[in-house]
Amino acid sequence: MDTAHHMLLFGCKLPATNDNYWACGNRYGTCLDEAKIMYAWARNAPPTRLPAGVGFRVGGNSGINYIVLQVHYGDIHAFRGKNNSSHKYHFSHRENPLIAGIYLLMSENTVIPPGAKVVNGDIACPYEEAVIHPFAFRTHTHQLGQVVSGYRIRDGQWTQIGRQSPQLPQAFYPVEKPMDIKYGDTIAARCVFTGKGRTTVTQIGGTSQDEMCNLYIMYYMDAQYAKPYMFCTKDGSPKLFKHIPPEANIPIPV
Ligand code: IYT
Ligand code: CU
Ligand code: CU
Repeated sequence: MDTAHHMLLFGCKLPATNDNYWACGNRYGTCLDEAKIMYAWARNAPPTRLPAGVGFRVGGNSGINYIVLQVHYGDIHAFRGKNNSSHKYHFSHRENPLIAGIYLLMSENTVIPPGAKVVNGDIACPYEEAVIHPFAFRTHTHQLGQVVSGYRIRDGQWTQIGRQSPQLPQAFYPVEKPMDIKYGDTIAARCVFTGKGRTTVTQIGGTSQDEMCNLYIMYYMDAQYAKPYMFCTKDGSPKLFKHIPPEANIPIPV
């Protein structure tokens, strides 16, 4: 962790360049097409293991023909020409009975006024696909995020998928109780921000002075109904979020 601060793994149809490695951020992006996140590691976080029989679908007509590893270095002193930041992959030619996927909830409109004590970024979507089994989750905000929580809403009941401080290492953490999400449920997430210490308004954007509100849910599902990437960017209604469990606004000590 003294060298690599965090690593993100993406799947692409085509990478941003044909070079073996390149600097991310300025000139090139990650993929020529849409980058699909597959994994994240951060600062000494324990690894996420795919449950038995679960695999990400790659190659063939999966839409993922390249995998790109993005390493964000904290301090490059240690490697002096030798760089061991890496991941190991296990490839199989046999089709797994279960495929892994990522459901990404993200807010596009959260605005944090300067000095605001508490600002919630709420996102929710009806779930209208085949049943998924969440087993890991990752939260992502920049500096102003206090806590991010995700829920399944079924028959008015809110069940926690995951809750974490985005100020802790932004890795995938295990979903504590086994659960499923099925057609007719709603998936919801809240990011809690503070505008304290800011003298100007903060909006969603790419720089570290901007903010993001993301919850990534890693799931497995029957390969037969494979839907490996899903998104939700809809603002949650105040009427729905009136019923969010109070824990969603309790900060997590870091
Ligand atoms: C505006 C925003 O929230 N961007 C996030 C989520 C995001 C990820 C991917 C948006 C799109 C994507 O294709 I993959 I469009 C974001 O950029 N998050 C960063 C990484 O780029 C993954 C993060 O660390 O979660
Ligand atoms: Cu980068
Ligand atoms: Cu971000």
